[in-house]
Amino acid sequence: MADNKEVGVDSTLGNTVNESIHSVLTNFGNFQQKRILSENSQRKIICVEGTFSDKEGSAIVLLEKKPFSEEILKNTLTAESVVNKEFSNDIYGFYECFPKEKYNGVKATVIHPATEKHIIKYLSQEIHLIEETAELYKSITLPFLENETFSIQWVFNILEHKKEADRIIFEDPSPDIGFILLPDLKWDAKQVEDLYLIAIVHQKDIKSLRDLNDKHLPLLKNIKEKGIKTIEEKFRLPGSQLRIYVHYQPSFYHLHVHFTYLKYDAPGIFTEKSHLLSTIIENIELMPDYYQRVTLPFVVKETDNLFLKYEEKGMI
Ligand code: M7G
Repeated sequence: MADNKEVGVDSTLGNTVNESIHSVLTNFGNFQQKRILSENSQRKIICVEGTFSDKEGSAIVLLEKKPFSEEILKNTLTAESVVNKEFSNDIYGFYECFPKEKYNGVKATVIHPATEKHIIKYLSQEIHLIEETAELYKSITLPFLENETFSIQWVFNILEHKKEADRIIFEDPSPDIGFILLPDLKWDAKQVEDLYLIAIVHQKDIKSLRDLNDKHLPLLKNIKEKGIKTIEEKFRLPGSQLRIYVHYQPSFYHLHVHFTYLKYDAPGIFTEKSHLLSTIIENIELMPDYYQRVTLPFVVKETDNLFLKYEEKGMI
C-alpha cells in the first residue's frame, strides 16, 4: 500500500486536459474517489466513480480479483510468497499469503470520460422485467434506441483494425457473413477458467436480436461454426464446453455474440438476458420472422431512461 502511494505522488498522468487518460495512466495517484457504484463480494469486484484531477469528466474504475491460472498457482506456492499466520487451531491453520507482485495483479478497467448512462449501467439499483411485445418494441424501445444508446465507436475501431488488432483471434472478412472474434474486455486471456470472447459482425445494420431473420442464418451459422473451430484450436475447449449466446437488451447495438466457458458463471448469463445462438438459429428456421413477432422480455434498471419511457406510457 505504502509503495503504491509513493508511485502515486510521482504522478505520471498527462499534463494536457484533452489527452486521453489511456495514453498516460500508469497509476491511480490522481484519481479522486467520489462513490462506490456497486460491489459484489462473491465476484470480488468493485466499481468506483471518481475523477482524475487533471482531466475533465467523470471516470469509472472497476477492480476485479483474478481467477487462479496455472501460472499464478505455480508461482504462488513457492518460497517467494510471504505467508503470515493469523491463527491455528488443532490441525487447522489460517494464513494470509502474499505472492510476488507479478502474480498478485488486480484487473482494472477504466472508463473515461464516463457518461451518465455508463454510471447508471454500473450503479447498483432496483431492476425490473419488461415483457416487450413486437408492438412495444416499435412504439417505445426502437424510437428510444435511435436517440439514446452508448457510442459504438469502440466496435468500429475493432472492425477497422484501429484498436485491439493484436488481440484478434480470428477474422472472416466477408461483408455478409464475416466477423471478428477477440477476447472480451472482461477477459485477460490468461486462463480458460473465465474464457470470454466476443464475435463482432462486419454487417453494420443489425442492431440486436430483434432484427434477426432468415436472411441472417448464414451469418449466424458461420459465427457458430468458425467460432467453435477457432476456440477448439486455440484454447483446447470443445464446442460442448462453450456457452454461445446473445444478450437482449444488449448494451451496444451492433450485433455481437458472446462465447464463454460453460463452467464460468460469466456476468449476464441469466435467463432473462441470454439467448443461446443455437436456439436463435432453430427459432428462425422454424419461423423466419420469429424475432420480429415474439415477446422478448428484458431487464432494465429503475433509473434507466428506457424504464422511465415504459413507466410514462403506463406499461409498468
Ligand atoms: P452487451 O451484451 O452489448 O452488453 O455486450 P453487456 O455489457 O451488458 O454484456 C457487449 C460486450 O462487449 C460486453 O461483454 C463487454 O464487456 C464487451 N466490451 C465492451 N467494450 C467497450 C469493449 C471493448 O472496448 N473491447 C472489447 N474487446 N470488448 C468490449
